[in-house]
Amino acid sequence: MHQKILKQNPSSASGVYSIYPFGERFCVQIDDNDGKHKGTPVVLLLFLAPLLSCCRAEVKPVDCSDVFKQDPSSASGVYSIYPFTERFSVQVYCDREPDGGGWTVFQRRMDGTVNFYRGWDQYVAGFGDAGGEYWLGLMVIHRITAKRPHELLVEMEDFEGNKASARYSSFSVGGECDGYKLTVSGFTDGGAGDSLRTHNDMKFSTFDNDQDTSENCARKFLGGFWYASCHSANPNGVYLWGLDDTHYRIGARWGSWKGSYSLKSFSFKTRPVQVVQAVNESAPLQGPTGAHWGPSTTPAVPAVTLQSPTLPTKAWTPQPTGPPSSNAPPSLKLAQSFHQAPPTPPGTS
Ligand SMILES: [Ca+2]
Repeated sequence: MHQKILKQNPSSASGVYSIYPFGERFCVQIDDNDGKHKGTPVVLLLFLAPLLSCCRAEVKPVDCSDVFKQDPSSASGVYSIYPFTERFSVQVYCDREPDGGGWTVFQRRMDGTVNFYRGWDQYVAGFGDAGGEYWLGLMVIHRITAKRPHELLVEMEDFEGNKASARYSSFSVGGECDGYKLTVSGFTDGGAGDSLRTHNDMKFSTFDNDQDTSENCARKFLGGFWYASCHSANPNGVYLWGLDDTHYRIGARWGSWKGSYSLKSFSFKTRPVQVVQAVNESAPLQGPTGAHWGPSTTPAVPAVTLQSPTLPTKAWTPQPTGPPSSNAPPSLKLAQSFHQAPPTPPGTS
């Protein structure tokens, strides 16, 4: 090192100089005579502290399987996950049920308080409230399922308290360039039947981005989904509070279970396929056993406060039920980029 010092100033005398082995922001003092460190190591440590602490920082959860892996005693509830970067959090409902949890819920309907008839940007970014009804967003669903193999569980309930489910051993959503295409297979019947089969390999469609194989299915059936020509399931359709055939199949339905009946609750949840064994081995369940979901059986837990302080807190306003109104654009929530004003739905007549 003393050669470099001498090179910049050949007349340099022996003594203490500052050098910058880590870059110009950090300096180490040495004695040019013997090369030994001098000066104040404390000062050096203060300068290096940000670097050292960053390497020991807690790894933030990318999805709900990470949440439960990091804290096996976590209850079902709303958590912050970081699917893109540790500086950008997304609120999501993490479910322990069934099979020990690790489920990232990306679609949930339960009371008709959120309007699901929305445009492309909203379905990409997400909308609603993770503590109630919401759509996590195609961007996040793609990000999570692209990292490793995932399974899908769709749970539903009618207004008489009957429950059913459909499970798929393989599930992923493509990226934006693929139109957020759905790839799903490996069906196992939980009583609901397979209403996703006809939607496999379909791109996502909204009224303002028609990517289906027929007419504008989103506009006709008042939802946003992986429509084909057009649907066997319309879980993001209109919340109709049961059977209502006034308008053909616009309700939140799962055809192979209840036909045109508009269901009370839907829950689409996904997790890495390998989480099954990992969770069962590492986290013996403390809570009630048996498959259940929804507000009546899930214990209320406070949200985990991992959210970045630079992000605004979510604000959610209950939505009126019924068909969308161009005079009352839905308001929202999830994260910074989600605060854009929703597009005005076109007329639905
Ligand atoms: Ca079309």
